[in-house]
Amino acid sequence: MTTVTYLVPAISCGHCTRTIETELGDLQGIQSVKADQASKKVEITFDMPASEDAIKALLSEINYPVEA
Ligand SMILES: [Cu+2]
Repeated sequence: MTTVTYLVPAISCGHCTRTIETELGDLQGIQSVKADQASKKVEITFDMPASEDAIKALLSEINYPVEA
């Protein structure tokens, strides 16, 4: 199991955190997603077959790209 924390500057309200948690939660292998509005950080715990690349790709797709 791997836990990563990403900075997602596009988070601006509670809807953003809900969208991110819902969309990422649907990805196979994701164990938990915690998005925080104040810090704009998203903490994700995952297992195979999820990967950092897949998570970042999905976040870009839904217009919440991870800050490089
Ligand atoms: Cu929002």
